[in-house]
Amino acid sequence: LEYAHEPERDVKGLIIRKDKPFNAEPQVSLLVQHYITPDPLFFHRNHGPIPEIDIQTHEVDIVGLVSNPLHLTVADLKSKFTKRTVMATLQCAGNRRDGLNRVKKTNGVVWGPGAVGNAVYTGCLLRDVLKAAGVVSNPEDVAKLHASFSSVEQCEEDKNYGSSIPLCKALDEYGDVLLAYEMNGKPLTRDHGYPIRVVVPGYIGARSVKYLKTISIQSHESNAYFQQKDYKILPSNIESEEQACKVWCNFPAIGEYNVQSYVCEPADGVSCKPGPCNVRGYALSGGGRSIQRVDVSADDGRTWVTADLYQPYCGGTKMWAWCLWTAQLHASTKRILSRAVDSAGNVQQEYPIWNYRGVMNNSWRTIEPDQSH
Ligand code: MTE
Ligand code: MO
Repeated sequence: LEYAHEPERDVKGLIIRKDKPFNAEPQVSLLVQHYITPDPLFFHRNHGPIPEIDIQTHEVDIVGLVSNPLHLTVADLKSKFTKRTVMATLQCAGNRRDGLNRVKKTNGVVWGPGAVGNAVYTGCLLRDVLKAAGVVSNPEDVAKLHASFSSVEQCEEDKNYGSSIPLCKALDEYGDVLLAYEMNGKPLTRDHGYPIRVVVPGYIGARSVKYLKTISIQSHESNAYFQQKDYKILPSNIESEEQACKVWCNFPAIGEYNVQSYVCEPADGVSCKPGPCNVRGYALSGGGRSIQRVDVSADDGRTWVTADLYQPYCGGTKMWAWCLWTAQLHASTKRILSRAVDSAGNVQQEYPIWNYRGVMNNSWRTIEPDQSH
C-alpha cells in the first residue's frame, strides 16, 4: 500500500500505536480535560492510507433495494437535506485492548484507554437520504435488511473499508445516524473522513465508515472483512487465526458498545501519594444509554466512593455523548479503580474476558500504579 500522500499531522499529545496505517491515541490525562474532544486529541483509527478525494466530483451512491437510486455530491447532501448536528462519542471496539493483551497476546493494534473521543458532528440524517431514495418502510422488510457502507481506500485486510448496520438503526427516528461533513464545526479533516463519513451514534467506531462512497440496501450484512471477520467477540477457547477462520460466521458482528469507564488521572503508571487524591476519568455506554453512576475504589473494590458526574443533557431521547467524572478519595499504593453503571443497570465486569480479536474490554482497571505500559 502507498503511504506517500498522508496528511501533515501534529502528533503532540498523541501516542502513536502504528505508523502505517496511522493509528494514534491521546494521553488520557489530556483527553479528560475537555468534554468535547479537540481535534488534536481525537484518536485516529485507519486500516489503510488516507485517500485523496475531490469534494467537487465525489459522489455517494445509494443503491440496492431502493426504488430511486441516487448519486449525490457533498453539495447535494448539504443543499437538499436538512442540516443536523449530533454530539456523539466514538469508541473503537479495540479501546483498552492492552488489558486483554496482558492476559494473553491478541490480534490487533494494542490500544490503551484513549481510543475514544467525543465530538459534535454535522451533516444530514441517513434516514432522510434513504427516504429520498425510496427505501422500503414496512416493518417486516425493514427488520430483514441492512444498510451497507463502503469506502474508497484500500486496506491491509480488504480491498476497501466497509461495514454495515441493520436498516432499522439507519431508519430509526431516534437513531441519529448521520452522513457527516463537519466535525466540531469545521469540515471533516482528511484523517477523520473528508469529505463525507457515516456517524453511527452508540455503535462501535468501526461502523462509522469514513470516505463514504456507497450505501447499499441489501438482505445481508456487509461482506467486508470488518463486518465478517473482525469486530466480533469470539469465545476464549478460540486462540489462533486458523481456529478463528472456522468459526467467524457463527458469531454476530458487534453493534452497540458496552458500558465502560476508565481512571485517567492518576494516569496508568503514576501513583498517588497516600492521602487525599483527586481522581478523574470518563464513562460511556452504547445504544444511547446514559451513565447512572460511577463508583471509584482505592482498595481493590472493597469500598467505593460515588463520583460526581458531568453528562449534560443535549436534547433528544438518547445519550450518545460520554460522561466525565471526578472523585476524591484516600489513596493507598494500590491501583485506583472505576466501575460504571449505565441506565439499563449494566455494570463493568471485574476481570478481563480474553478474546482473540481483543475487543470490547470493559473490565475494571487492571494495571497497578508501578507498572507502566
Ligand atoms: N472508515 C474507513 N474508511 N477506514 C477505516 O479504517 N476505521 C473505522 C471507522 N471508519 C475506518 C473507517 C474504525 S475501526 C474506527 S474506530 C473509526 O472509523 C475511527 O474514526 P476516527 O479515525 O475518526 O477516530
Ligand atoms: Mo475501531
